[in-house]
Amino acid sequence: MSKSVFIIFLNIAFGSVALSTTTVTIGSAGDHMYFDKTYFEVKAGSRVKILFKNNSTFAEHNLVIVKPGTVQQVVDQGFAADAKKDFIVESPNIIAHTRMLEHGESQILTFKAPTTPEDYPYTCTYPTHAAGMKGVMRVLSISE
Ligand SMILES: [Cu+2]
Repeated sequence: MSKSVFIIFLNIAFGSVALSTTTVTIGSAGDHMYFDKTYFEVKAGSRVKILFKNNSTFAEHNLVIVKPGTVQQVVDQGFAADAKKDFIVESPNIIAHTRMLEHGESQILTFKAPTTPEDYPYTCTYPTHAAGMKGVMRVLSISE
């Protein structure tokens, strides 16, 4: 089976839901230490594309989406890793993350949503920012 025929087969077999992409735009709220979007929804297992922009005029920010209940652990590990590691330590608790962006920078983050419907928190791991920079990515079951 040629590749294009196979892709057509997949489209017919699984419909557009499995191949859909949710695109979300998130930024830091100007110079404030919070996100300008604190909630969004995606379908379980779907493709997610986040356009993240650091709108600050002075601060560095990243966007880190983690498993439920692990924000503090991920933030603490990042703090211990220090600036030379961009305040982040790769871990199975991290679903997806941008790099640490300078003010004015942006990054497109693409990943596959978790397959377990739950609320996945996101934060910024720059020291002290997690206190205000928080949001929730709700993963909905495919039938919702
Ligand atoms: Cu930050």
